[in-house]
Amino acid sequence: MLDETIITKVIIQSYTKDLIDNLHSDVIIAGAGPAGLVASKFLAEAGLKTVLFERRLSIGGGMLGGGMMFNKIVVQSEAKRILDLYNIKMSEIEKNYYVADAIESVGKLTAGAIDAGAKIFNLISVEDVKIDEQFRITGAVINWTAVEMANLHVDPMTFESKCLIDATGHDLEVVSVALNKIPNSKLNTPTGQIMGELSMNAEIGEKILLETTKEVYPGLYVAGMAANACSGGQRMGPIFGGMLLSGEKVANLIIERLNS
Ligand code: 48H
Repeated sequence: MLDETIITKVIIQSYTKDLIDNLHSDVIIAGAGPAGLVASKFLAEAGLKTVLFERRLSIGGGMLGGGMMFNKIVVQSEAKRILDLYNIKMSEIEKNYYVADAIESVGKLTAGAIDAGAKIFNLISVEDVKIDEQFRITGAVINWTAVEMANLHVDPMTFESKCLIDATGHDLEVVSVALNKIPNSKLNTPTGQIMGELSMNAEIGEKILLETTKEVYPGLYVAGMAANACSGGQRMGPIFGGMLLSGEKVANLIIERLNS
């Protein structure tokens, strides 16, 4: 005999335990697109406690849709080694352009993060940041996506971390809220402000992404499309090598910081 109330109880108990176990971590990542997923694998492999909050039901962000719903992704040779780490199958249809299945890529990037020890919570949005007396960022303020969608007046809750990564893609949500709410805040960008992303140029956009991936405010890092949106980098369309390399770079910056 199966008891539905036991099914309910084990779900509630196990999920609540996961939440409590992750209240304090080394790194919180907002957004489980390719940049956030790759960052979380490298961080967790380095022994850092890593928690990822994803707004949507699905993991993978813009990678799932490939280019215009042709769900294939392209990576250039510089980034091929990252897809190789996950055993993602690729074909070199044109020299230096490797094409992979978007669903396989997202599935394996997700498995890689989880196997490395990162914890992913879906259906939760980062809506604000936690700050200390010096206005340094010390965590994320989160709420159910369903609350956000229904526009309910329900207060959020707070998770603490040593570093926070904005990997929310084009919308750069975490940096935007921090800049709005922290008095006199200035970002580590050429203007000190959010510069916005520029129109398409894959060559420049991919290159500049490795410069724009950085700590933009004490305790707050940007990776992936959010990094170019922060510092005025070009968009690049459905080539994903830069996103993978940006995830790796932000992880290395934080590993260096927290291990020094
Ligand atoms: C929790 C959130 C919140 C929030 C958003 O858009 P993504 O795929 O981001 P990246 O940077 O890993 O990859 C960008 C790539 O997909 C892309 O868009 C490219 C290459 N575009 C080029 C072009 O020319 O258009 O993923 C971001 C994820 C999504 O899953 C969101 O749902 C999630 O972040 N998210 N999660 N709290 N406040 N905001």
